[in-house]
Amino acid sequence: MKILVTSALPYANGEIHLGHLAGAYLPADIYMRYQRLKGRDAIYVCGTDEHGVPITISADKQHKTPREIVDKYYTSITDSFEGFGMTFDNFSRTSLPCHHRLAQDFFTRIYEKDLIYPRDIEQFFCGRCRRFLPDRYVIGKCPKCGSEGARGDQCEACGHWLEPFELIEARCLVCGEAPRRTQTRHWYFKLSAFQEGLSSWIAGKKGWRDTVLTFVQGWLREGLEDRPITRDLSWGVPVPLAEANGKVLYVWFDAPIGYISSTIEWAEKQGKPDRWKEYWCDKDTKLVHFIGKDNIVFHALIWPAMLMAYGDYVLPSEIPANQFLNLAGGKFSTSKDYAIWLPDYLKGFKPDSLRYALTRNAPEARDTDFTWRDFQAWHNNELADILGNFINRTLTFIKRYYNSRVPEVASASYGARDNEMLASLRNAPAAIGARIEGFEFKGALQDIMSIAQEANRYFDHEEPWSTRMKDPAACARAMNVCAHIVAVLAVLIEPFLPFTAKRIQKMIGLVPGGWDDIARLPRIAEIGETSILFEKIGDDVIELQEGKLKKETTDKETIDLEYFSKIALLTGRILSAERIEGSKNLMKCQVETRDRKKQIVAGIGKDYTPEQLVGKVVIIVDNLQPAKIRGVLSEAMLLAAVDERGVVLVTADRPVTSGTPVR
Ligand code: B3M
Ligand code: ZN
Repeated sequence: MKILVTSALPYANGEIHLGHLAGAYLPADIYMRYQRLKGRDAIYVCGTDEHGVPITISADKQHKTPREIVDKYYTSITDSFEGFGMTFDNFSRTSLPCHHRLAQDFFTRIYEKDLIYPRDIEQFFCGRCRRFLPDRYVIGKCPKCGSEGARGDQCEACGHWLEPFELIEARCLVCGEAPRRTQTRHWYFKLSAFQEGLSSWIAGKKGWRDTVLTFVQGWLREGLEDRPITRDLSWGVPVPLAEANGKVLYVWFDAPIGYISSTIEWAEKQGKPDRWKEYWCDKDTKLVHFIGKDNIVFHALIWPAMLMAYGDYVLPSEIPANQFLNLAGGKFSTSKDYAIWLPDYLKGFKPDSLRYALTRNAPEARDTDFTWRDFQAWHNNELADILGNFINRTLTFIKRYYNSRVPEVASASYGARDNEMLASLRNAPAAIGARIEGFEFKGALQDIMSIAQEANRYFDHEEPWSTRMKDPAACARAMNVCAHIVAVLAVLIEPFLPFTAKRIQKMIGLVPGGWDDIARLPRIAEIGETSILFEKIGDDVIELQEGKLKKETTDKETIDLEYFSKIALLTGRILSAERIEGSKNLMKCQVETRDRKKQIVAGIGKDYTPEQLVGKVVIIVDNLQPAKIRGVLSEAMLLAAVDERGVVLVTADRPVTSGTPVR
């Protein structure tokens, strides 16, 4: 059986963030690394999605051409994926000629089968920009929840899918003008013709995730409608019809075809240009699409219908769509710059720590939340204290007391506890493998960590540090078992923590023979050079990252003047300042406001020394409810701006008496 794995093609209009990784990329990479260790005939293709309104809007915003935008992000996306350890067999781009040709071929063949037809419709036209507006170029109020800034395809605030005409007070995104409804012609894909075909196909997918099935069945119940697949844009795959001059294919029509064109490119690079057919044209190929939940309808309904319409190719076998990863209680948002970007992450931390955190907290069944505190805790308390600790204590013990040679032991001499430990190692590859094949990555990782935890208990129980003198045979036996555990862990973690796996394998001189091979407990003879696997991550590093997270200020509700006037803002002069013991960042300041003095505790100690603060005239919130911070009373608050460089106090522009009201 051949396995063909894909991850959603990321738009080449921004960097990859943690939400993307958790949704469509990391699970696919784990799955693929596992399949390779199993020795299966599996390939993994992806590429950047370089068309559509997301690209042209980014280009408009950054005053660049779409070409410049996609070139820039293609490069940075491939770089950061590499740094994260993604192992695509091919990573393509939808702007390549080979993809354009294939997408046009899809259109033409489906058109010739009468499953694509023209329809004259009304569409918004912006008089000032002199152009038809694709859905995302129209914004307005959401008809469902009333939020401002809903797009013509979807309201991000409530998630409601909509048509541009449904927007209240619709405006052109570019110039703000109210567009007018104008006649134009577009081409529709006859999705309605696949109602039955898709229903019976889906009926055979009993093992799929509930979240995916529920979603798809909802659409089928409502009845499928034909969908327009052309757009008025100058960037994209041109519609291959003379009368459609100036129109391009809708990006969601061409993008999934990118899975095929990426495979074709892969085959060409191998010098075996027909090899892609072995995957796409073989009924037994297992085609697995890794995606986030916002892409379900396209992958589980529209794309399979396109494949049915075209003929020749396999349909998806599995679509393990994930729910969303949120960020400290809010939604990741590229447009609001509320995210942790992969290239930024990689500047400060190792990829495996993130691969661990994102898998441990994978949004497999429901949305989950990423916080820097969890990230720190999992790295320190689990990777370092459980996994790293076991490996470190075992290897150093063998180095120190056995001259780096793993003690040999006759299998008859193992005791009950040893055999129990060894049996759990022999069972692990099959049990954990089954979990991975069932897309339970979180559970698989948990199982591996349980082995490491059990291993530490075993080590403690055997007390090699005392048997070394009292009962050398028992000590040798224990260290022999521990060495087996290290070897097995070094392979089991490879799909999840590939960089760490390689480091351990190198330390113990292990060349893994494959996933199933570890059930036979590979022997390791000698320990080479060792080093600490996971250095602890300190509070200061985490606080810095937390400070970088842009708060979602734009989402705050509007307040009126009366409400604002309840806040007593005053100028105040800092009389003295001192650091609060035990905190790197907190300062206790005495601030003079006209005739009174107030004590304020502020988190400004990383950016200011007490000397720099004394004499400054700052703005304070005078009537904030007093509170104790680290046991120290704080009677008001200082205003400061916070950005990625740190904290900067808001001060008065010329000398002004303390206690002057600020409005
Ligand atoms: N680029 C949408 C997204 O990033 C889209 C996926 C295409 S997969 C064929 O959510
Ligand atoms: Zn306009």
